[in-house]
Amino acid sequence: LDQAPKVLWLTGLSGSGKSTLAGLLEQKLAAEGKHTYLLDGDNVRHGLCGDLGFADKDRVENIRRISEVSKLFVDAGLIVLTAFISPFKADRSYCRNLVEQGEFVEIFVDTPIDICEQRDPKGLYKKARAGDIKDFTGIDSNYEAPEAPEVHLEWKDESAEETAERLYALLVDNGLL
Ligand code: GGZ
Repeated sequence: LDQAPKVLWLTGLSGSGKSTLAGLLEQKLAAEGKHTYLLDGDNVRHGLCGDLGFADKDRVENIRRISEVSKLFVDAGLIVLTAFISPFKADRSYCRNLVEQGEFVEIFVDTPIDICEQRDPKGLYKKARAGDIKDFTGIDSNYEAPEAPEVHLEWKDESAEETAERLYALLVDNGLL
């Protein structure tokens, strides 16, 4: 199999578009014959992490488990894409330090919170503002933005497809794939 195993770690706010971008990126990689696996809330928070909520300690444990699974998949030779808020620097570093140097690619999906809040696909910001959900990232739970991510992807007006193209080009041009 002619591919370098990696963890492409997307981090950003709820509604920033991490899962959408990761899905589009995965399609591009698959089209090149690369073997990938996408971890996101849909396949992790119901099963492996079904016992966890959104208190800080639960998020720490969520990211620890995802990091360990990512490492196993990297050992199996896959390109792993992860799409979790992963709000804390220390937890992202935990995964970075689990895998070999160069295998962890941190991608900061930097969509301003007002745009995330306008998108609000699941109505969660609305509920958080109303106080019906507590510990919501960006409202009453902290997001520690990456200081030196491999990729800092600012996203405002472009479509998801355009942004995924831009991300793919940044990865290729910077030798990150
Ligand atoms: C943040 C929450 C919360 C709270 C439910 N805070 O936009 P979504 O719906 O699809 O993505 C969010 C997802 C966040 O789960 P993660 O596993 O990525 O979080 S972390 O990395 O911090 O462990 C959101 C939904 O779950 N959600 N309640 N209070 N997001």
